[in-house]
Amino acid sequence: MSECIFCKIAAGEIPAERIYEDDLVVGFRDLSPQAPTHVLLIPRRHIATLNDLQPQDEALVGHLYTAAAKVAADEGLAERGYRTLINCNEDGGQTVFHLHLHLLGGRRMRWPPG
Ligand code: DGP
Repeated sequence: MSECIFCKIAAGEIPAERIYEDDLVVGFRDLSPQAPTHVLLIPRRHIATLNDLQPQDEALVGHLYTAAAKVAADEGLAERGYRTLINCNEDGGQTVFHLHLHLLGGRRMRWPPG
């Protein structure tokens, strides 16, 4: 997707503070952090929303989560804990339409989320 900002970050065409990458996934710090650590993990391949996932994407989604757990460990969050979430469409609060997993940590999370 040529106009997708997260595709451009994945391709290295616009800057981001990248802290994780492999063949399938890129992780970078959120521009507008909502916690002391706020990282976004994205598939390199453009998938707009959770609704667009196909059965063949199941391994990719699992990989996003194992990447998030690695990043959480690297950031020193594993023992105290952290939150992961994916927003979907308007009511879910999604603003960038390239699937991304938020990893938030470094403070106590509230429940229910707003
Ligand atoms: P969501 O609301 O779930 O679609 O989250 C989108 C997140 O993406 C939001 O927390 C802010 C972040 N974001 C938007 N544009 C950029 C950008 O250009 N660079 C970085 N690093 N983060 C961005």
